[in-house]
Amino acid sequence: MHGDGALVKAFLEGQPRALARAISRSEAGAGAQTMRALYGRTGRAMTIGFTGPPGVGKSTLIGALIALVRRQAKTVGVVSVDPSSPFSHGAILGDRIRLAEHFTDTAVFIRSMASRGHLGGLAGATGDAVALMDAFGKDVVIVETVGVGQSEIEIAQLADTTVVALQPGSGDSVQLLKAGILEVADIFVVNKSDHPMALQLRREIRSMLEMLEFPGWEPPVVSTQATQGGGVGELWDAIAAHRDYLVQSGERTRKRRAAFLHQARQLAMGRMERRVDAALGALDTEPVQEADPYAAAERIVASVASSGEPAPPAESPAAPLRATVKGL
Ligand SMILES: Nc1nc2c(ncn2[C@@H]2O[C@H](COP(=O)(O)OP(=O)(O)OP(=O)(O)O)[C@@H](O)[C@H]2O)c(=O)[nH]1
Ligand SMILES: [Mg+2]
Repeated sequence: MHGDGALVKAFLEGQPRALARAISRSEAGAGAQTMRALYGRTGRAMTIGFTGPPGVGKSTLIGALIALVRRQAKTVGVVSVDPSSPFSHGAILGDRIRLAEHFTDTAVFIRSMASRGHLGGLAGATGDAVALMDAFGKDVVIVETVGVGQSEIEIAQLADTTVVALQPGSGDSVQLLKAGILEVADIFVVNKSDHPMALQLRREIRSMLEMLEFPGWEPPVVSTQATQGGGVGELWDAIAAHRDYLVQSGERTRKRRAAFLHQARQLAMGRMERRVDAALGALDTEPVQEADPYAAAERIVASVASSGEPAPPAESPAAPLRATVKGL
């Protein structure tokens, strides 16, 4: 077993096994030391989040993008996250099959993880994995996560560029309005553009976007046929254009700062939660003393606060509103 020093040394020498091990440490909730040693090296990679419903073709698209990026002699890291459950690895298995052709390429590092069950969810272990791949020197770091509720919002806080992939003929455009994804997507992809409903979905997304006012970047809609590699060049161009926009507008610095605060908040909340749970456990073993749950809560807060631990953090910086509805 590596000590922290040996692990960091191997990491700095560029050994892929050290990268894998550092990520495992974070997954086990024991990544603080390695992150402390390596965090200073982050901030160089282009980070891209891919989200969308199950089966829309995220992994196939990512596979095609990897091939394109590799032709530019750039190195790539991929984190594929299964947010549904730590026990169902169905999605992860699909991802592995889809990305299999890249497994033998040493410039491509692929890692699967389940986000539930880890402290801080997507921002916790996934945030660390992205940071570690960045620190390791990967030029492009891609995160794939199935779009279920909060994960789109989370991924938008983690990555520079958020790509939302949608499926024709599935009612995705309605879902998108409900889930507030319009506000977090930097680029929309209509994949399976060979599907007869593809043009209609494209039109629907466009008309929804027309109802919004974007002060800065306006999300383009790119059509792809991932299995054939169709539109993948256009998708990459859109990602590169967004990256240029971020850098030139100063948004990238602001976004990275917000991501930093978000991750710090998630980590702090995880720690507070554990303390509160411990205090609750202690309360549970005592004969009932509190007259009501409010009194119990006060006592827990007082005991957590007086244990010399830092006070609970203030409200998290809310996800920046990138678009507003026209006329409101
Ligand atoms: N017809 C068609 N099929 C596609 C296209 N892109 C992907 N597929 C197929 O759609 C299926 C799902 O593709 P994946 O890339 O695994 O989708 P995913 O979004 O990563 O799925 P999960 O990770 O399980 O959420 C596969 O059978 C692909 O071959 C496309 O452009 N056209
Ligand atoms: Mg997948």
